[in-house]
Amino acid sequence: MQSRQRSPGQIAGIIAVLVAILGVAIPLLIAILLADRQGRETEMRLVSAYADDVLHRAETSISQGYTAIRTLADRNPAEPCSDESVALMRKLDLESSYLHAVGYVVNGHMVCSSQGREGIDFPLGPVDWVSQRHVRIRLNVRFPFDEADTYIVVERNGFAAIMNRDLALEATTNEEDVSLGFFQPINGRFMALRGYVKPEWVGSPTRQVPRGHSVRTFVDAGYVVAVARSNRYLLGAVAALPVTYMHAQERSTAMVLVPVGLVAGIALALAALYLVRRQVALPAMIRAGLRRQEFYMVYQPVVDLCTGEWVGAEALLRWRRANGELMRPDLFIPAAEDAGLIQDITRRVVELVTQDLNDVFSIAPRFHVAINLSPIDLTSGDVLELMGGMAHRMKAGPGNLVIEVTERGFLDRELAQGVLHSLRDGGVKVAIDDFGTGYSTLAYLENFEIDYLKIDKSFVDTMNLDTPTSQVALHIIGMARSLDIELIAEGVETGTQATLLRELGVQYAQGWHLSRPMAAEELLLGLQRARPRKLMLVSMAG
Ligand code: G
Ligand code: G
Ligand code: MN
Repeated sequence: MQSRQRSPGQIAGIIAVLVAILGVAIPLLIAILLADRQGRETEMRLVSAYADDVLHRAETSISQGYTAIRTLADRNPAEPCSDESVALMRKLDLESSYLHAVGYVVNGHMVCSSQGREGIDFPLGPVDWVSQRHVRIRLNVRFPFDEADTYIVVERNGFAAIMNRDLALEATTNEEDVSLGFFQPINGRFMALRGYVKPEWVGSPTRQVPRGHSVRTFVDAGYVVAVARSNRYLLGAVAALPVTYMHAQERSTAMVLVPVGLVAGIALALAALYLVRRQVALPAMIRAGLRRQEFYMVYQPVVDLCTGEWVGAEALLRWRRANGELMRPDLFIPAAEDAGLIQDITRRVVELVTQDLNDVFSIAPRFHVAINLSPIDLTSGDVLELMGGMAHRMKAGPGNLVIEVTERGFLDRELAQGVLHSLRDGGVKVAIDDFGTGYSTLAYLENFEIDYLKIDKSFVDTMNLDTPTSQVALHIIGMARSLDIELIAEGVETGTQATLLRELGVQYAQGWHLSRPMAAEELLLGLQRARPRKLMLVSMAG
């Protein structure tokens, strides 16, 4: 018995722990993965925006350079260094945000520029590349007046535009971790570059980067990389960020979440385990409780709604454990049923009630005492003997003892029918408890010998409300009347409910409004006061 009880409990325990751990770990993992993915996506978008921006700035600066040298060539081919021409150079320079200067070149020497005519006659150095439109491009020009910066010079027919090489990059971002550059797609050669860039990222980009100002992003060598390609010029731009750059934030959040989640998971698992253990241990606890006499009874009066008189009482089992904890019957009765202990409990209940109310019927001869039976009690003949002994010792007459069974008790129809018949033969009356909450059809009522229907509290609660179940109480009342069964309403908590029930013809009721469950002494004391108990509500309602 013990091992049969324990192994499902252990399995349940393991399952509970697993569920608790998975319940924490899976959402946590998903959260981390999502954060990771989101971080990666954010990083890709950022890198892509950088590449796009660099490309755009490089395009603008090239466009400004080309426009300047075209305009100069159109206006002043004959006297490129005239006052008029230098004035135009100044104007173009001022209008163009990316141009450092505009000038005229003879034999590789700048002879005049937007910055004047003096002291600028020096060599620009070799041409790096000549474009299809005969633009001569120098990528690495240094001027004596500015040691720090490097310039790009584009020149055609002697007219030249000078651009700060790194301006496009610096204008995009000065963030140190970000690698930026723009390059010539034909040869992968960089015109400007800052930070680490792997040559393969831009190598043979005619194949890698689709035309049309599109951006390609990918992850390589620990970097998130974006390569953009111009559709106006032979120009590409690249931006790269170390993969972890954006993740630091999410990582640290995750690092906090993981231990917190694990602690929560373990706490949850332990709580589940505790409950499971306790459930597993319940049968042993019940046995010990029976041995140690930890069970006792309280009695809730059944009241006549017309006279206020106590016509009976329901015996309700209570269990106060040695540690002072009060265990609810809702909890331990099902466990006792499962563990095969319910008949021991019923026997104890009968014992207790017999002791508590031994001479109740000499005080109140028409009083009834109801005890709750489990469906299992109805499956054996023991209950007949038990109730017979009880009736004998309490000198109970017909109708003094009542048993309450729920509809579950009628599942084994024939067996229940036989037991109930014998009980009624012995003068014990039968009440159906929690009526209306069961799953059986109401038709069986006609086949059973039943004395009382107890209308479940849930229907009493909704009776005077406009809810789908508010009609159920009415149906039960009508049915009981047609079958000549007496009604006891349960859980009456307000005077309104009591009045309504009385008006509907329900004769008896239990509930906190009428009386709470009480100790046997209190019940006996109440009964000894000979005069019938008048309820406030009854006297008021007249
Ligand atoms: O009054 P209380 O909260 O204790 O009732 C809770 C539930 O336990 C009710 O459904 C009631 O029928 C059931 N119950 C109370 N006492 C007994 C008892 O002695 N035997 C059985 N089988 N059930 C009981
Ligand atoms: O299922 P059964 O009818 O045996 O259960 C009776 C239960 O109802 C007991 O737990 C008892 O303490 C409880 N009870 C009795 N009167 C009231 C009441 O007016 N309101 C509520 N909420 N519970 C009640
Ligand atoms: Mn009951």
